[in-house]
Amino acid sequence: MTVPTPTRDDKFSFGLWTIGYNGADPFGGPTRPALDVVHVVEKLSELGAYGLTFHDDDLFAFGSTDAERQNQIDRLKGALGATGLIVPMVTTNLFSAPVFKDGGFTSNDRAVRRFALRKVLRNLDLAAELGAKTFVMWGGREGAEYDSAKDIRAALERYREAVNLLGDYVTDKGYDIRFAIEPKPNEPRGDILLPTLGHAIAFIDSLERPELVGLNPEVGHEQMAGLNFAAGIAQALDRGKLFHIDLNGQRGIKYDQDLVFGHGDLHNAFALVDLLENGGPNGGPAYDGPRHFDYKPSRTEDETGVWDSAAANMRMYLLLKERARAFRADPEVQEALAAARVDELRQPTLGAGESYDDLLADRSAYEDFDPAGYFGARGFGFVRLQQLAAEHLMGAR
Ligand SMILES: [Mn+2]
Repeated sequence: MTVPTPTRDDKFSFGLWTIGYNGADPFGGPTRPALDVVHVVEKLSELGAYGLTFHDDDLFAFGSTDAERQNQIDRLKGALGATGLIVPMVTTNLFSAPVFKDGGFTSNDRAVRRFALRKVLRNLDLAAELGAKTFVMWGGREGAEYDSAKDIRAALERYREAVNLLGDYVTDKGYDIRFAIEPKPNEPRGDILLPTLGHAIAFIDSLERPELVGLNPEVGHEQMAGLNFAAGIAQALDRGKLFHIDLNGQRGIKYDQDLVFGHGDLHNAFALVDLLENGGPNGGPAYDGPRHFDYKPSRTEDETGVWDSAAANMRMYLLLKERARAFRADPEVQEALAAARVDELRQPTLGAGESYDDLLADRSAYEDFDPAGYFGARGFGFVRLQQLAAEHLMGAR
């Protein structure tokens, strides 16, 4: 099996906080020194990535002076210029500083909410300056531990107020930026607002400028809620809301693991890549945005392990893309798909122009239909199809 090495055309991007993770967790301190942004840009470029993303506080520490902030922005710009890497997405940290302990947009404290908005507006200017097209909003602290402590309906009103204001701002400024909400069910809060992509889609529909707002679903976050990630992505695509994607690995309903992409539920990762790469019209890609990795190199790793794991994310994606291509090209798979009537679902249930009166008049649909006998003697063959997928995934075919 030939697996191509990553190129910029693959649109692989990494968060500065991912490879920059120093290994600190709730039970232990850092196991690695911090990485400098210029070094990160050079290494990512060398490995074949095309983009770097960051929270404001990843690039310049919270509370930096204007001069310190500008110095880091200039150093980043220098490294981007030297390597050709781009910044496709920027996001704002409204969760680390103690002031955000009850959230940013939805803190019970109004002064905190106003400070959060100012922090985001400033970072939107930076995103526009760097040419980022997507502004992610992960509201990790927007939530609560105690039902009596948070008026959820009021919190959703404040969330809506904030996103509406940001939509006005980018529109008035003429910025070519869209927002992507990143759902997560819990961690760090006991319960987080907009916990799944379905909740977020419903929220987006209530905004003043819903066309400016979509999703940044993360593999592990949906899987922490016990949900099927590939199926959720299909629903996001159905609504035109897949603005960005966070790829990583998660093994079941537990803490947020942020493993390498494919190091969790490999079957679902295969289904996801097959959907992204082959699920579009005429079998082409269904998504053309960044393939963004939001993982954490495990705290057991040294810097070599950091870069090995970064490369592993891209290699897993390309391997799965190659396996999905082979799966689709296999005549036996095509035959199994036809036997399973997968394509028949695309056919409308009613005929062209058919009304409910026509349906009621169609005796073959009901009076003469034999539901008991219809499938008595034959099945769909879904298991055979899944086995073929598994064998392709394993490289056995
Ligand atoms: Mn995560």
